[in-house]
Amino acid sequence: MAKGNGESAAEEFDAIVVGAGFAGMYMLHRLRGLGMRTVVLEAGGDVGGTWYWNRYPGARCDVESVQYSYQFDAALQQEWTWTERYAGQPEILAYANHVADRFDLRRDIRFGTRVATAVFDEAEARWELETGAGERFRARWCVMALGCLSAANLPDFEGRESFEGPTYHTGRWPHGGVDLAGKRVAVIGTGSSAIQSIPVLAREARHLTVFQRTANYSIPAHNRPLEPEFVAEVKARYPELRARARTMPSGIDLDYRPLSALATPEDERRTEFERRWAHGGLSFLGCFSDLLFEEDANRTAADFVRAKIAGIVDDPETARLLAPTNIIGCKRLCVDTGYYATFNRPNVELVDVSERPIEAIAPGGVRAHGREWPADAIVFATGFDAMTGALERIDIRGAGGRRLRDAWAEGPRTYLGLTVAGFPNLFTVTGPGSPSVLTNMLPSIEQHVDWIADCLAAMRDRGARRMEAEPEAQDAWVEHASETASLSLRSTCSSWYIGANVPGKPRVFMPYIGGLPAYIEKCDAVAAAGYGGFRIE
Ligand code: N01
Repeated sequence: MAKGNGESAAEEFDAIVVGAGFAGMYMLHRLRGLGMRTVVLEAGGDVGGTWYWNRYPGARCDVESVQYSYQFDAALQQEWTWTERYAGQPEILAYANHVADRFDLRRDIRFGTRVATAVFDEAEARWELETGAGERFRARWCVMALGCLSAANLPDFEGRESFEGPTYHTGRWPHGGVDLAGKRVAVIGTGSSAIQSIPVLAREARHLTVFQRTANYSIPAHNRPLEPEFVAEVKARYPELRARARTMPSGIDLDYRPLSALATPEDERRTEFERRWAHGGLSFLGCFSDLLFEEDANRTAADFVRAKIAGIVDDPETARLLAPTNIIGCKRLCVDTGYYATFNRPNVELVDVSERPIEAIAPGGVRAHGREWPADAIVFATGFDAMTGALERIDIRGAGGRRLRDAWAEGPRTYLGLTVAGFPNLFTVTGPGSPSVLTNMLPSIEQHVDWIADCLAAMRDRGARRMEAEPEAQDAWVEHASETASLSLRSTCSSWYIGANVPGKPRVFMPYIGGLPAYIEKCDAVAAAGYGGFRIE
């Protein structure tokens, strides 16, 4: 279709969803169920979001596979069989593809379609989205399902472009894989992505140089194939297990104990830490309820892990540098397979850049400590402009033409992490201000998608054309979220939770830390009150 002025006409829909990861896929399924004409716009070449892009060696989810999966469809839950305790990226992507096939989702998804602008047309109360290629889409409702960790953070190292070999970002790993055999590889960063990839890269590369700005705590995964009997038992008890997970702060069915570390005798405390270390994974921090609230309690767990590192790493100086000095759990806890032991390999070297930052990237390697560390390839494991980056990279303009970037200049402000005052008819799945990254993403995504779908059904029943968070409701939520965050040690360090990894980003604790059960209760209460806190036309 072409308009008289040569510009192609916008395609019209009831709803536009941006992103075809787990959030966008389920959103499409729910909106179809409401009979809404929906299109999903996806920059990538296929479904999967995080798991489509993050193909770095060793990529794996550190929430157990039987929990990191959809629960909205009982038959889907029964027919898919996970093979490992922690699923690797290929298996999770295969699952996303299975879901896309099973619900015939692809026919409403436009792949290779990167949204550049989203503008609210006040007269019509409709959103108009435009891609870089000039395609235009209009709809009454717009759902941003962009992922919390999808906008890659690539630090602006001096001379970065001068490097003569290939460079890779873990979150944008080439689909065909990379052959690093026999190469000298530099890895910059020691977050979750690095901690998963370093052991694998070390086995492949001739030499691996790891540049560490902040040492990180990691708990062994003890990953293993799942026994058929275990899988059968989980499947038989899925409704009960899912319901129990929803009562946990993280939405993960973990063994949380309401006991104080400080009130527990030292030998018992140690036994419990040992038990958790042997069990492996994120449940380590669930053993005492004061670990993330009391520094002295936290130190008991931190000391335990530091002693483990000292016991694993042979070279005392390397062990000292690998031992984190900050609060355990303040940055996101990592889960690994052989990370610390990898530094015992003769081909692996650690360069501490905590006090003297990387100086530059040179044509033949990385410059630090006044010398060049030669490399044939560089892996940037430098993370993401988390939670707000993907939203702010789209030029989003709400009522009165106000830019989201300007509205969030001092940090993100949302009502429940679902909507933003001044941006009518727009929803964010697992947006800042919601539990999101502090929880198991799959159930949090499903809770948000269900809330949005139920809300749109209610708006349709009421004949509403415009719905917008009231600034007062948003202010109250932001204040509550910020007060809650200030109670936790998690808000006290330079993590991506507070935007500290991106130079110039406002320092605001972005996810809601009050726990999933309290959050769900609040969302349900808002809906039950006829969408309290919203102005509805
Ligand atoms: O990113 P990160 P990630 N010079 O931000 C360093 C999820 N995830 O991709 O800590 C030198 O954690 C930076 O140093 P510092 C999970 O939620 C999940 O690893 O800022 N170094 C840090 O070491 C995770 O938390 C899984 O001082 C620089 C690293 O780069 C989140 O994604 C697996 C630097 C970045 O670490 C992000 O993890 C993987 C600079 N200029 C990821 N800039 C699961 O298993 C940054 N760094 C589910």
